[in-house]
Amino acid sequence: MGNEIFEAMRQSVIDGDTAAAASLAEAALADGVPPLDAIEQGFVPGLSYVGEQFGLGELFLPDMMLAARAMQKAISILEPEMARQNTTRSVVGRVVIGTVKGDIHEIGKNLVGMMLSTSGFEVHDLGVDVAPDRFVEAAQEHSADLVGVSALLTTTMAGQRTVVQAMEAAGMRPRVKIIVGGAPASESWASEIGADGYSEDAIGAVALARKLLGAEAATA
Ligand code: B1M
Repeated sequence: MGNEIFEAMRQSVIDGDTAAAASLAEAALADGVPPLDAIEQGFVPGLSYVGEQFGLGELFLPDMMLAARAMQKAISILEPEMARQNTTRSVVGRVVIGTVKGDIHEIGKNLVGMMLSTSGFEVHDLGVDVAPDRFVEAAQEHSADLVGVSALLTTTMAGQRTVVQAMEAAGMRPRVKIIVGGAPASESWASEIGADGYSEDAIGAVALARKLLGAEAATA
């Protein structure tokens, strides 16, 4: 059953079939499939395939847009259950997260924000195409312990460095930690730009955030 439903989820995203993605997400919840497994083992592989085919010139921008829309619909159905399963009560830390200026990819960033939130972090999501100053202002406004910066394009990843520099210029470093993620980022990129860490996925981002905040974590 597990593999069949994951395969159907993958196909629904490849087909850009929002209705099928929605009913598969609902079926997964009804069958007790953990929502994160549905996302990571079912829907994400579909999006990865579409991205690969786009890179090869076999699929086109509208295909990526439809696939993303189907994925987002599925996530919107699975998200409340992820939040419900969370039993954490106290605030582990305050996080400001966003996608860099010039970049509108949001699905991975949303997943990271969602996982942090369901793991007890107070998350302020600035959305996409976020200017460096906006990260700084929001970090000040919300007394953030950690800033998360996502970038999906090789042409926009330099924006992660700009955010680190803006936080430094505002005198908020090293108190406020910075983590980066997204397909073009890496551990070595994080250290090159002076960020505190990199994670390749949402679960890793939670572990990294917890590790970085440690005893410095804010309390509710
Ligand atoms: Co775009 N796109 N896209 N796209 N898109 C990629 C990234 C690409 C790799 C596709 C390809 O060519 N194979 C390619 C980038 C190539 C490059 O730079 N080397 C690309 C391109 C070229 C473009 C455009 C330039 C296309 C064009 O217009 N000609 C354009 C740029 C627009 C812009 O931003 N200015 C564009 C547009 C779009 C859509 C709007 C159609 C859509 C985004 C819709 C949306 O987000 N609302 C889209 C999509 C869907 C993709 C792919 C297919 C999927 C991205 C995604 O959501 N993945 C992508 C190909 C791919 O990645 N395989 C592609 C699923 C998501 C769960 O994974 O985002 O990697 P991901 O997030 C992961 C980790 O990376 C990590 O955790 C997440 C969860 O596990 N992570 C973090 C992410 N952020 C993190 C932050 C952290 C920690 C971990 O801490 C803060």
